[in-house]
Amino acid sequence: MKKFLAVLLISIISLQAQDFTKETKEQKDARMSWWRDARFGLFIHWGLYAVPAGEWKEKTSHGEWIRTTAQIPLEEYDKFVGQFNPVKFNAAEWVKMAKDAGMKYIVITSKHHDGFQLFDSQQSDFNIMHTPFKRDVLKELADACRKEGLKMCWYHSIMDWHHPDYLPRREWEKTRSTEGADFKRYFAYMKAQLKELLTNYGDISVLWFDGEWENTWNTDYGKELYNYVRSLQPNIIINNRVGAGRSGMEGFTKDGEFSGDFGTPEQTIPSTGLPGVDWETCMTMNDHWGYNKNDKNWKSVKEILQMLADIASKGGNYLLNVGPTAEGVFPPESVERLREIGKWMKLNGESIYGTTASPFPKLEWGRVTKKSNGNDTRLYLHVFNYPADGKLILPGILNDAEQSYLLAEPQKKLDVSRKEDALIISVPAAAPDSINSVIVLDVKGKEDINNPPEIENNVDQFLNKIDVKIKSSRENVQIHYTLDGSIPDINSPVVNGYVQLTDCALVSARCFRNGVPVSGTSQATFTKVFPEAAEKIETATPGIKYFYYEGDWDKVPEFADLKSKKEGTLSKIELSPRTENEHFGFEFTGYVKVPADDVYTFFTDSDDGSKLFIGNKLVVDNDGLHGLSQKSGLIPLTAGFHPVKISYFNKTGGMGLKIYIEGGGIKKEIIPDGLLFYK
Ligand code: H79
Repeated sequence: MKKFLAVLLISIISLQAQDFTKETKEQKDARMSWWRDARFGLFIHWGLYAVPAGEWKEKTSHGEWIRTTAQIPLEEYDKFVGQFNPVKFNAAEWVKMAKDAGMKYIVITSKHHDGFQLFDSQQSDFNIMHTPFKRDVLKELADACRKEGLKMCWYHSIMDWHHPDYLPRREWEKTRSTEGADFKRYFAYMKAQLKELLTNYGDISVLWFDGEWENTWNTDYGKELYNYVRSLQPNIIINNRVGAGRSGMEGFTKDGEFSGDFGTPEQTIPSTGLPGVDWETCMTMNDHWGYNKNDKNWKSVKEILQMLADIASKGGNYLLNVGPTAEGVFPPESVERLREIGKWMKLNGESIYGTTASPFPKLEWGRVTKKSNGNDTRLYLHVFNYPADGKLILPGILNDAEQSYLLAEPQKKLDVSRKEDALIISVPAAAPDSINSVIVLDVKGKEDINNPPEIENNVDQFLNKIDVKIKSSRENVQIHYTLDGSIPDINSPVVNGYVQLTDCALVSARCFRNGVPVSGTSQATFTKVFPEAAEKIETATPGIKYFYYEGDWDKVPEFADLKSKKEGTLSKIELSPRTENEHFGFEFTGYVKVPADDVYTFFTDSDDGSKLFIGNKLVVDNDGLHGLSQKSGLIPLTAGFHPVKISYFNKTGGMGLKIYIEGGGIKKEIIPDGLLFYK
């Protein structure tokens, strides 16, 4: 009995402390399944900012950021609470418009950066129940979504310009005191509201955090919040902005950092998908998220639909935004676009939902999405530029075609012929759809595109030997290679996973099947290099020296010629000794102790510029005025101590500096404290 109780106790404790970031691939696949199939969702930005509708004094270009962009004092912004009365709001109508457009989920702002909550919360009075409207619109929307089979999701801002405990204040808010403010208490407030949002509204499908980039937020908070949200709704999906590692508006979390469940490119579509990474592009229909009555710069239906196909062809989701008015209706331009999108989706939705990324390199005439069809493969050819001669050419495919037809007219089969490695589809003379005519092409077996083998190594230098990893995702192919730059033929040696080099070589690899080449040739050069010898050092102290400077620069200055304001030592590379947030610089000097002879990669993330030297060699040049961006460089080193110098400056705006190392058995990570020394 005692033992039973002990086991029970342990399982209760471990249940409470469950780490949801650790799950198997199967578990994650199951949780992400509906989302990967959905491909298209509606974003709604709605709150008090709909009242001024983008106008404040003489400026008309504000949006949901108006409290900050127009520098409206808190007491004045609070007056919108008394004016928010969206009497035309009808949850069923909103949900129906999304559903008719072919969208499968709705993400709405439960709270944006202004701190106003669109729901009935016991944690604060700054919410919709204290407006003349007094209706919990999130409740009405959640019920309407459930009725129509759409997924209800919340956008929730971490940054909060209203709560007294949130820090930092806006720079211009000189009169709003920070006395007594306690960020930990703000964190507890946020959790209490999330508990309301995740217990009072039924199943919630996505939590979409934002406003995570201020220096009060960090990865530890992010992980705790992630686990807290999943402990309340284990199947929920959470975006990467819960953590602190997003790299700018491209929206992906940097390698090796905690990244939530999916990446969030904002107002941009990545140039290619990332295998194995889930992502969703969010985008406005005009140039604002929140309602702006003067913004008439609407994207066309054609632009939106072609973007949807582009995103699906890269394996991503599209979250398209509407900013409703203060009366509670969608702007008419949005209504019209949703309706037109819906017409296309009704005929062609099958080419979007449940598809995966295109296996082809870039195609002249449009995009491709794919579905596995039992043992066979269905390709959806999204034709943006319709062929004038009625011949649509799909290059580089070796499968036999089974059938082809226009998705909008399945009964009319199209003729398919082969010319060498291309399939040629005879299509009707006139484009059936001026935006995107979708052609179905069913082929036998798994798709077999003549893509050349992939040479996987990131590092193209080596000391004594290197294993060059070469592979192909195609079935039933043999890879032959050469090391002298010649094109491999059937007599060239065969790759078995990798090729080991002990000298410089130009590696060429090509796929063969039954003795016949079935791909082009991929090539990469690998160079044998000689390592920099480590310094012999008798004694060294863990940590790094810093020199702090102030000044106005556009690139890293020659710090040696300047007088530092402050100097000292730190246990790790950080900007904490600064006394200014702008117009300052640092030089860090010491030694990095590397564990083995190898070629090392150093990466710097900096905002603004930085340079990293090992000995006298400039290894990473990340100089200039810019937002947080990453650069890297290689250097061969023997095991032991090497002098390191990092120079960094920040002019204005955001700041940041992180240094990563990879090599010698170390996977890419921020240089651990234990590898830095000074004397
Ligand atoms: O809710 C909408 C916008 O109000 C919000 N996100 C969408 C979905 C948004 N907040 N800020 N921005 C958009 C632009 C801000 C960009 C920056 Fe940064 C913040 C530049 C520097 C800090 C984040 C971190 C992007 C780059 C680094």
